[in-house]
Amino acid sequence: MRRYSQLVLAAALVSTLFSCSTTDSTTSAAQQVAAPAPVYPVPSEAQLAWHEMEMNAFVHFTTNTFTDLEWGYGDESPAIFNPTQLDADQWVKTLKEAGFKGVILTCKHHDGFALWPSKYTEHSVANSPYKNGQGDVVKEVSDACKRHGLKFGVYLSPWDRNRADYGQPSYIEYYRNQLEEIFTNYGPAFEMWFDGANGGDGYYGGAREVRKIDRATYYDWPTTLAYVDKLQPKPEVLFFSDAGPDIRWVGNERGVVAETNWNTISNDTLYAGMAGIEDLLGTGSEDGTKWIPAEVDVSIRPGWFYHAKEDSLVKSPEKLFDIYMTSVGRGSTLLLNVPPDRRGLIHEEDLKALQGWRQLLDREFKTNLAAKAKAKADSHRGNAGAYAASMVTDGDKETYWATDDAVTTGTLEIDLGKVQPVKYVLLQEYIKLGQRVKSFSVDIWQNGAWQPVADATTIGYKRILQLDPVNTDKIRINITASKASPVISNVAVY
Ligand code: FUL
Repeated sequence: MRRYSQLVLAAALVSTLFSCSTTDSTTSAAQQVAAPAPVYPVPSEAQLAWHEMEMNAFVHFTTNTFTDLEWGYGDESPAIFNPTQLDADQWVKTLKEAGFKGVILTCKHHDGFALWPSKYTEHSVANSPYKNGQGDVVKEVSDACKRHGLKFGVYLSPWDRNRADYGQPSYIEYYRNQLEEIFTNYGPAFEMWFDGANGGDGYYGGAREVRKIDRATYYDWPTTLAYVDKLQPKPEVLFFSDAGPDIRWVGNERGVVAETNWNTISNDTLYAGMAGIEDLLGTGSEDGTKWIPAEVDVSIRPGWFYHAKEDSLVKSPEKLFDIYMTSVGRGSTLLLNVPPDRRGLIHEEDLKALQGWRQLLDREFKTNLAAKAKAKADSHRGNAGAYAASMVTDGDKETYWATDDAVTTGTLEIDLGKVQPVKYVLLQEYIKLGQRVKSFSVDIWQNGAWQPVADATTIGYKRILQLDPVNTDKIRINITASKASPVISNVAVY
């Protein structure tokens, strides 16, 4: 993974000099004030772009959709895969309208059925009635993503319950061959999802037995990832697994990352499928040696695949809003699964829920009351205008408020101009320079005094605090502990 810290630092210096000469009226000495040094580790350019996507959709679709299973055994006949109205444009348009920026498709789930006509297996769409064996769902979805401007991502289950040689070295070659087919024919992919579930019973070419693999060594991930890295044209693909190396699992499937959420973790001894690390994955570690942010994967339905009996159990817009707050609102990226039905369409109930959710998000975050608002801080870096409090309300994500190196606490005061109802406070760190803030609190001005309304820990890419609705004209943010000088690029109030 290439890191861009030097470039970032140089860019920060250039932008500092530029903004000083145009916006700072204090002293010319301010022009000499250097940007804070990064607190390592910092995100790669591809990870930064991924943070900014905020919400992606997962699409689980395969023979399970037709057998009503969650984990196909691998012995299902391809003849059952027969969506009669499959419309990838309907999927992608629906997902785009809901606000998702990328789509990750289960190109192959644990049953081993390939949604594209893989030349390495008979267990694929090529032997199904779908389009008389001429169909290619991976192509349809990746093309639809291109048409609608969403990024395309790949889920390819390492565990394959159909494959006779699962557990042997030759299967790893098979798995890499399939990756090559996908990345050569349907790329580029922004994210590659390696599922931790693996090993156990299956059809395995007729053996019908239990197979255990050594989760730490069998897949030889470093070689596989290096192989994909060669296939993938720029921009680079990010690898998701329980343990990274680029994106980590959040440790649960409930749609919740821990309130204290560090993008950093040390993964030297971690591997995909490792048991007992769920809590650690949810929080990351303050002193982690790698930037490996958590992704919150959760399904809009109880199951990952479509089942008619779950039509009445689709999550409500309100529940989806809660999930947004416990994922994006805690600095993670949300990966929400929306599984198409047997027709090959996103079902009416899911559509309704997504539309209601979008309306709720648009309503709750309609007007940023802090946009261009007056802001002041108890101190700012080198007394230079380029790091002044006003940088958090200027709407420019490349500018930020920062303090001197020796100052690791501080207060920011935002003047809303008039008393108005306030429900949410949103903060963003300038994570190009690393994640820093360990704790902060929020006060509001009421009856001539500051009243405490919230206490929280990490910020990271984004933190949204929901307050008991209050009326106020001033908000104060107190950074109470930080690994180094706090660097805050945005404060919004709704
Ligand atoms: C799990 C799988 O076993 C589920 O079927 C689903 O694909 C989920 C996203 O990951 O490990």
